This record gives sequence, C-alpha cells and structure tokens, in this order.
Amino acid sequence: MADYALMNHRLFEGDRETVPRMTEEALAEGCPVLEVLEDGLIAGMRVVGEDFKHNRIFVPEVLLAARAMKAAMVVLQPLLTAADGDSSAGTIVMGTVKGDLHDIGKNLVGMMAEGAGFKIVDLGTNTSAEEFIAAAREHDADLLGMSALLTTTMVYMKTVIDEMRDAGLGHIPVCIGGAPISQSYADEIGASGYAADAGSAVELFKRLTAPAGDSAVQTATVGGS
Ligand code: B1M
Repeated sequence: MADYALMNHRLFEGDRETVPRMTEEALAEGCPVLEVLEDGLIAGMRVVGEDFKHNRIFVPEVLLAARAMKAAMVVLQPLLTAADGDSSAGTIVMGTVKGDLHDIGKNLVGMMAEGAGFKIVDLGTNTSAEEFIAAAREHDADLLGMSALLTTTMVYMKTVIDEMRDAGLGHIPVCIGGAPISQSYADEIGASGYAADAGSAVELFKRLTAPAGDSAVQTATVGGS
C-alpha cells in the first residue's frame, strides 16, 4: 500500500532519489497514475507552497522539492502522455508567460493533453507574446495555452491576448491556468477559458477544439471556480 504521507514528506525534503522510486513502487502496486500524481506529489508541493508563503522554508528548499517532483514526473510521463488511439485532436501551443519560470503545472497539463491526443508545442517558460504568435503561426495552432504562477506575471496574459488579436490570430481560442488564475480573471482579459487543474484543462481543450456540432464534447464541463 503506497504511503503517500511519506512520499509527501520526502518530496518536501527534496529527496530526488526516493520520490521517483516511491512513485515507481506505487505504480507497480497498481495505484492509479492520477492518484499517485495528486496524493503523492501535488499534495506534497502544496505543503511546500504553504511553508514557503509563511517563511518557514526559502527558495533553495523549494527548488529542491521542485527537482524531486520533476524527477517523479519523468516516471509518470509515459503513462500520462500515452494516447489511446486517435492522436489528431489538434495542435496546442503552450508556454509559461514572460517573467515566470514556474513550469511544473504547465508540463503536467501538456502531458495530459498529449495523452488525450493533442500535439503539444511547448515553448517552455518566460515566453513573450512575440514567441506565442510566431509559434501559433508556424504550427497552425488550434489552441493557445498560457500558464502563470505569479500575480506579477499573470497580467502579461492580457498582453498576449491583445497582441494575438492585433496580429490577426483572434480566432484561436486561448486557455489560461495557474495558481493565481480564476474564471473571473479569464473573463476580464478575454480568454476563451480557464481550468483549475490538468484534468479540467484537457476537458476544456477538447470542448474548445471540437468541430461545431459535436455536442457530446461541447457540453463537457470543466472544474474550478
Ligand atoms: Co515559486 N511561487 N517563486 N517557485 N512557487 C509560488 C507560485 C508562490 C505562490 C509561493 C508562495 O508564496 N506560497 C509565490 C507566488 C506569490 C504570488 O505571486 N502571489 C512564489 C514566488 C513568490 C516565487 C519567487 C518570486 C520567489 C523568489 O524568488 N523570491 C520566484 C519567482 C521566479 C520566477 O518565476 N520569476 C519563485 C521561484 C520558484 C522556484 C524556481 C523555486 C520553483 C519553480 C520550479 C519550477 O516550476 N520549475 C517554485 C515553486 C515550486 C513554487 C510553488 C511552491 C509550487 C508550484 C508548483 O509547481 N505547484 C508555488 C506555490 C503554489 O503554487 N501554491 C510557488 C504544483 C503544480 C502541479 O501546480 O503549477 O498550480 P500548479 O499547476 C496546476 C494548476 O495551476 C493548473 O494545472 C496544474 C496541474 O494541476 N495549471 C493550468 C497550471 N497551468 C495551467 C495552464 C492551463 C490550465 C491549467 O491552461 C493552459
């Protein structure tokens, strides 16, 4: 039986040997991949975030925890990205916005979208509006996804949306997400949609890229507020 509390603790300590090993063991025991992700890893990162917020730990400790999380994501990646059957759901250009280096959540969203059959063009972190626009054109994007984790960088999402429209790409749906983002913020800046987590993001992507008339997909709901 997987000991998620211990896994959370090891992640908190930034133990990048034990966390991926425990991830492998949990999967080998038959634990569902999304359970391992949420209860074993994301729950641990939540504690890291809380302690960081209250100055009980500092950037170096957060960095170590992030590295342990990334090492475990390498184990999960093949399972999250394995598309069952159809791999032509559409092309998504995705990145973390300019000034922002957080990429764990964006990477998870990308992996799960790939698993749902989307082609992901990952622009990484610190992505400018010009880079989003160039990639959307080059790859004939069906959707653009932006992630931001900082209240100081989330405002740049509006810049990208405005510049996309000015560049004649206003027809491409834009989805946004990240810890400080909400549905009301998405509405305020004119984004096509917001999702609170990776699973909801994939549902949103499917809904926004579904051919007109595909009612089963268009009525899909997404999580979050
Ligand atoms: Co930073 N950091 N950090 N950090 N960090 C936060 C975001 C913070 C909330 C911590 C805190 O104070 N509690 C805080 C922001 C405060 C604010 O803006 N109000 C903060 C700060 C202040 C900073 C620095 C400024 C610290 C400093 O230098 N003094 C600095 C900024 C650097 C920069 O970006 N310019 C900084 C640096 C770092 C590290 C480099 C050390 C590291 C990042 C490593 C990396 O990503 N490669 C880091 C980390 C790890 C965190 C916390 C602890 C964890 C983030 C994370 O990975 N969560 C974070 C605390 C928190 O978020 N509460 C914090 C796990 C991940 C799975 O969740 O990313 O939310 P998340 O993604 C979710 C959803 O949000 C959603 O789905 C994902 C999966 O379910 N989602 C989308 C995400 N993107 C989406 C896109 C979509 C749809 C859904 O559509 C396209």
